[in-house]
Amino acid sequence: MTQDSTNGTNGVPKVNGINGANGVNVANGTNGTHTNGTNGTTSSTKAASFTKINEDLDYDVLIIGAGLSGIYSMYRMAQLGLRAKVLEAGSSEGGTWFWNRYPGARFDSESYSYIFSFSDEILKEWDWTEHFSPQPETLKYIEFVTRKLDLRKHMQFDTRIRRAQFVEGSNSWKLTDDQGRTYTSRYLITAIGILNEPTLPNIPGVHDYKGEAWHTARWPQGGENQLQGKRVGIIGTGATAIQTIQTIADKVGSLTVFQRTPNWTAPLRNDKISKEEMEEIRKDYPEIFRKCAESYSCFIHVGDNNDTVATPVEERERHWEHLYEQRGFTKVLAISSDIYTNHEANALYSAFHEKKIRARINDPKVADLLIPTNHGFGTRRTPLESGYYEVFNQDNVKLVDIRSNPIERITATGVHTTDGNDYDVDVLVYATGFDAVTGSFNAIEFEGIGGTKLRDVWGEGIQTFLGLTVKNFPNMFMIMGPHQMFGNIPRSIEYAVQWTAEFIEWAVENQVTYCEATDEGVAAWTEHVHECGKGLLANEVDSWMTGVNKNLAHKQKRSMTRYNGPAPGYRKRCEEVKGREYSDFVLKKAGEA
Ligand code: NA7
Repeated sequence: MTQDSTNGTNGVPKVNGINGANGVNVANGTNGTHTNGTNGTTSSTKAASFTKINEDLDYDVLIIGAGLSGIYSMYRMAQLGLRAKVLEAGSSEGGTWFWNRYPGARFDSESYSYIFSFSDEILKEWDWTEHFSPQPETLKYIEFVTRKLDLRKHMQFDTRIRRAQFVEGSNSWKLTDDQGRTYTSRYLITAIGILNEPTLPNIPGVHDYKGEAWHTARWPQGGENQLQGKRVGIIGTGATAIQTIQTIADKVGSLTVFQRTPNWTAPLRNDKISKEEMEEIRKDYPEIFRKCAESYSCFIHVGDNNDTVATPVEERERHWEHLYEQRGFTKVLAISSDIYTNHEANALYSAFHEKKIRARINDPKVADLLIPTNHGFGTRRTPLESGYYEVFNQDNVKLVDIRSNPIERITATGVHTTDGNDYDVDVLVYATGFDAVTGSFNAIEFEGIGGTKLRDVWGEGIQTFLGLTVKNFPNMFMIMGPHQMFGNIPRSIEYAVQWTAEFIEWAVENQVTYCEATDEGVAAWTEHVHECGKGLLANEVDSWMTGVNKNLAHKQKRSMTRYNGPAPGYRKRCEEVKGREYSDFVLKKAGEA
């Protein structure tokens, strides 16, 4: 696919189809079981009368997005016997795993912990073939789930929602797609993910380049094969770039990596899963999901509260060596919690990883460039790698430090840096990330009570109640909205969907047609989110987690995008709201003013 130099709707350059894509991200949740009372039988009469109340509306519930969030939401709405529909911008389901087809895209959490847990049947029937599933297998899994649950009939693809308005007269939502078609419903579930609006770098000349230009999140079909023997340039060294670089370095003629900020990364240690091993994993599912449910950020890896600095050096290093040899996020998550909060502890652990990295790179000057100096280990989202550092020992790979020598412009043939060098390439890969978290929402014009724009509300800093709702936006529930847990994302999604489905079930039972967060609720929750984030070194660092993206045309305040407290604590607070019969909200029944 060639670079498309037409502008998108808001003047954002459009390369390889980028400009307001939708889709969802990976999902999964808490306990591996269905919650009770949501099987469509208990409430079938109530569902019918609820639907009757909504007869002037197209649907009882609309869901934007057909990734894991949208799939599970749709499943739960169908179980309730409601008229629901999923509207999806992509041509098929999958969300994050539909859009991100770049070479080497894969989970860096264990496959069997990063999926739906709610259906024993699915857990029984689906086999994982690798500890860290590659994107094609994950997409197949998602398609399998959709088929198994017979959900495609409830999904409308190639439908990009551009506007979502709350209609005050009827307490309903009206959605408008990019072809001007409208859809109305009582409740709205946003399942639009947190990493779905790819951003191009704000470098002059992005339109001028005449070769192939691909953003990793809009990778063309068969793109990897087209790289054979080619001169390839890649901008960015985040999680996506690391997976791409290590996968394509052997295939391309030459690879030039333009790096502004190096990231800490450590070995993934992926492996195949044999049939026998899969059977063992299957037996272990209850234990896997129990661990996830109890841990701080829903992973199977659990840290400790040891005092890193006070621990004798040999003991400390022996422990870290052990963790380093393990699979996955063990070396990121099964560490002492003070590494995330104490500069001295963090510096010790960063030094341990620095030694590991240096040992793998032949040229010490290249090693200097690949070792982060402006942030400590684990203070940005830590990607995992498989042979990443060794790539920089290859003759066909060049690392260009664009912090000391910035890119001046993209030219017709490649990249021009301020030191006067031209790097001509056949393919230019933008691994430059996303307008994260709020970007998915800003791509749709959300309009609440009195024409309140969500973009304006959050422009002053994100405010939510439970990360699920926003004041002035009644009847709207966000799956993976800001202020939710961004740890094991599938686990968070499964919980958010469960909570939302239980609310909607309750609303059906009680014929509640209006639910709005209060000022007090939002203020208290937002303060709680900020309180939880205090003292975390990650919140001192620029990253998409702290809402920093200098490529955006609009100004964006640095913001606490995620819930930083423990997941069990998050769920406890949400359950308390449920236990109070949702009285934290303004609630109205049909006909009530
Ligand atoms: P990230 O983690 O946001 O990384 C984007 C990379 O692109 C990062 O290295 C950036 O450097 C670089 N970048 C962005 N804009 C520019 C400009 N203008 N010039 C040069 N370099 C630039 O996105 P990913 O897609 O890798 O990962 C996102 C998440 O997806 C990841 O955390 C996983 O959870 C999955 P910077 O660091 O800003 O200097």
